[in-house]
Amino acid sequence: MNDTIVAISTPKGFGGIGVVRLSGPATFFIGQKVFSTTVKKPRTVYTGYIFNPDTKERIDAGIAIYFKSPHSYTGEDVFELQMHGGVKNLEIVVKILIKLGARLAERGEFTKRAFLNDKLDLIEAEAVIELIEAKTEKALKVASGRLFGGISDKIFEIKKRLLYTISAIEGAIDFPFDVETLNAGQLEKQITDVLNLINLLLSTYKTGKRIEEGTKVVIAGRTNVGKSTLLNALLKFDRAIVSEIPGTTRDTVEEMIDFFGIPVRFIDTAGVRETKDVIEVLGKERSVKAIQQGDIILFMFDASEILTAEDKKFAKLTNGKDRIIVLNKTDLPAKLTIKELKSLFNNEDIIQISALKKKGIKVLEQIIYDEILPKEIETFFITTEREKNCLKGVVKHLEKAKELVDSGRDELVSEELKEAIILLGILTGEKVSTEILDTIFSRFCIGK
Ligand SMILES: Nc1nc2c(ncn2[C@@H]2O[C@H](COP(=O)(O)OP(=O)(O)OP(=O)(O)O)[C@@H](O)[C@H]2O)c(=O)[nH]1
Ligand SMILES: [Mg+2]
Repeated sequence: MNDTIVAISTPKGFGGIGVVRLSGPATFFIGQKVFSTTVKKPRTVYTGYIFNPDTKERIDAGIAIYFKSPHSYTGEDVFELQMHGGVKNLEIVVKILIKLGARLAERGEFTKRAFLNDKLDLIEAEAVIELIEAKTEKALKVASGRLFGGISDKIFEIKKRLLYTISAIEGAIDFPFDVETLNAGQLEKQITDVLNLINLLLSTYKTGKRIEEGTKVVIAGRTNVGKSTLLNALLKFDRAIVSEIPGTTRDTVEEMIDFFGIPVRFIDTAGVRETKDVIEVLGKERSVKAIQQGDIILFMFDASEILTAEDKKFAKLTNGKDRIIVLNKTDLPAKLTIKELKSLFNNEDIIQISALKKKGIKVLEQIIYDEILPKEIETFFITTEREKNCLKGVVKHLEKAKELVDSGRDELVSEELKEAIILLGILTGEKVSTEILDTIFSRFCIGK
């Protein structure tokens, strides 16, 4: 990190304020060259002009703040120029700073440097991007929890416990008469306790991912059961065309909304029925794909019609998915009863609604909400596949260690625990390859 980086840290566009940020060893030298007031002290606000040192021409007026290493976001010297929020003025200043020796920052490079300087660990660094991209209140809460160490503290605690266990085992191996040893039962309990903690963390992944990335709720069912009517009722505006003609929806229709604080993408599908119509066949393929990729399926039935072979075909398609059975058109005389549906889907929730009359929608919304965010869930979540895979690896080693306890070969138990610790190190970024780092930080914007 010998070079000094520069970028516009505010979004491109017109606004009250625009910020240009420098970080790296030559930061102060370069920054001061374009600022009219002498910046004497760090962490102090100075007002002045931003000018072109070659022509002495004033470009803008603004504020400069200098953060001296290591007390800055990146841990390096940082110089911030707060100017008017234009496009050209910021661009020109960046150009001048590059001419003076800085180079344009890569995506996420400021945060990457912060990570490399131990200002935050990898989980917290990933939380920065989640916080910036959070679309709803809950998503923001999850990101903040992760940014302020919610997960990292737990990992730290787990590592401490494993290290303690290892030192007990190895002490006993190296100094068999001086160290209080753990018997097999105690050893197994210590490993089981840690395993439980990890499994608890792993169990938050599904929910964490759904809150961070958005949950896909797919409305499925045969033609004319009222899928599009329900989509419109859930969105609270008329998004999809509704008609009494079967086969109205021919493509998937989707819309992301803030669903009581959670980002939810509702997807209406084309009803599947036997048909030779080319477009309908294509629509059908999309419906099947949407169901496969959906997180939650609202599987709809028409109470005013008897069950058909198509309904049953659909049932097969949605088997094994998180699904909610919805019986629609309950305002009409019933031909399909709850009892009949129950015999098909025993033990599953069946919700009775009238999408047309907007009856039962609130109950359905509550059930969808509870399905996404179960009440008994933890407060801190893991959200990325990387975290999930690391933790799964840890579980494997701990399970192996548990198996080995009975064999009495404590040095092998210790090896497995060490492997687990290495994986936890990868998780928090103590040991991580440059490729992984590049993938993570390329998700960021330039200037962050
Ligand atoms: N009585 C009554 N009619 C409804 C209800 N929900 C939908 N309908 C009517 O049923 C017909 C079909 O509704 P849609 O929402 O287009 O049904 P769909 O499942 O999207 O149909 P396709 O797109 O063709 O698969 C329309 O005439 C709606 O007004 C309901 O709860 N009660
Ligand atoms: Mg439709």
